[in-house]
Amino acid sequence: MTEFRIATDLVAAENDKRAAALKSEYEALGAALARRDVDIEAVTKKVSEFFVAVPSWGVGTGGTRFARFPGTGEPRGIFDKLDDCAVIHQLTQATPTVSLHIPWDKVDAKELKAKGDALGLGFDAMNSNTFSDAPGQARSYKYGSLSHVDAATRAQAVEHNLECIEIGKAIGSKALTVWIGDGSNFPGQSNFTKAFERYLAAMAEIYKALPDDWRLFSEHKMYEPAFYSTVVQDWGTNYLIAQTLGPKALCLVDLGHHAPNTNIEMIVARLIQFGKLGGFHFNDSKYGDDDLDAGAIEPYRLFLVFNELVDAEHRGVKGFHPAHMIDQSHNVTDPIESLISSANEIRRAYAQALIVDRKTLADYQDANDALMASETLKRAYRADVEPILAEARRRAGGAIDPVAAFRTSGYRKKVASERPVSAAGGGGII
Ligand code: LRH
Ligand code: MN
Ligand code: MN
Repeated sequence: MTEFRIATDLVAAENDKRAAALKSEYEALGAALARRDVDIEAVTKKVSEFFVAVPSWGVGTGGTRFARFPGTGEPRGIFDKLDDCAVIHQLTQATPTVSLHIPWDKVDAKELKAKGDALGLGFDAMNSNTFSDAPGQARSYKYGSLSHVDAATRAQAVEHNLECIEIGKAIGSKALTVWIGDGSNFPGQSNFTKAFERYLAAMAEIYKALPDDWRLFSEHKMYEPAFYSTVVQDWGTNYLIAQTLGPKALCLVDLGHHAPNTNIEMIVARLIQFGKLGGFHFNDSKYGDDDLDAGAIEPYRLFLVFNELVDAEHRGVKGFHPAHMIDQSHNVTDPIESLISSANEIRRAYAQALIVDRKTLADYQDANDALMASETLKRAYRADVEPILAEARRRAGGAIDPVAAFRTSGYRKKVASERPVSAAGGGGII
């Protein structure tokens, strides 16, 4: 029996207030979509089956390089974090898994599994951390990790990744995400070729230790913390990594890890075409790796990414099952509310992409009708699919309006009385 952190009666009472309005809005949308030959029930079913993982590190208040302003009732450790993740899933019914970061979330794996089971949560990809030094660690990652010039430092970084796989095996994860901060701040500081050779050799050792039913995701990022060069800087390098390592190695696309104006949806299409799209870290950004809430800045771009995913689904691309994960940092909002809203935005983009008239779009493309091709996408994007999202949540036992239900529940106030205020202070949060 799943332990619920928010009383189910409260969710039901909140839904009762909104059920009649939702019913009529859902029917009206159903009728409008039927006129376009779209079956609302089919879309609602697909949306209900679409899930995205919450990052354990996202439920605490984030920070910048300059400061961190803690919120109230912040999780004290991974068990509190899992409680918060369970609230997000209870209300959205869209986030049944959590992605852990080691060593931040390192505790006894059996206890992790038991806590996850009690809350009805599973575990998505494990994330290793060789971009900062853990207390007591023998060698520093100040000058790199998997690509470090020193073999013993590289070996330590490999060993850490193997430990992440072991923890992941014990809790039912099936993937490891590797993001490294390795790079350089000055021209000449690092030999690009040698650094990448060392990285590939280290990753090959990790790949060798990967169970058969696991996937290894490498995550590229253009810059930061290194500001002149980065070892895994873009999707081209990432593709080379995945291609060199083997079939279980795939590319992870964090939406915030590209230069402004990069055509990310096109990168997604390319990786799909060549069988190397592993998954996503969803978030939004204006300038760099801003880690803002999904859909907060460029919802149309999120839709265009999903348009590629649905196109692949529609074409029946073999073995296509990218991992959907969120990677955000919440500095000015309640992290639970931001993650609830982000999960909904991601589902919204999916629902809108599902109602694109693909046959008509293909015809316009073949006829070189640029205007009408664009209009065909826009028509789907402009549809207000909120009733579909709300109905999917309601049917699964979630909340019609999950942020409102969260606020009414008083959850944050309750945990604030149990959890001491955490330290404010300088930055250092990536
Ligand atoms: C790096 C990154 C990566 C880390 C996370 C905390 O910027 O996106 O995914 O694991 O942030
Ligand atoms: Mn990321
Ligand atoms: Mn990032």
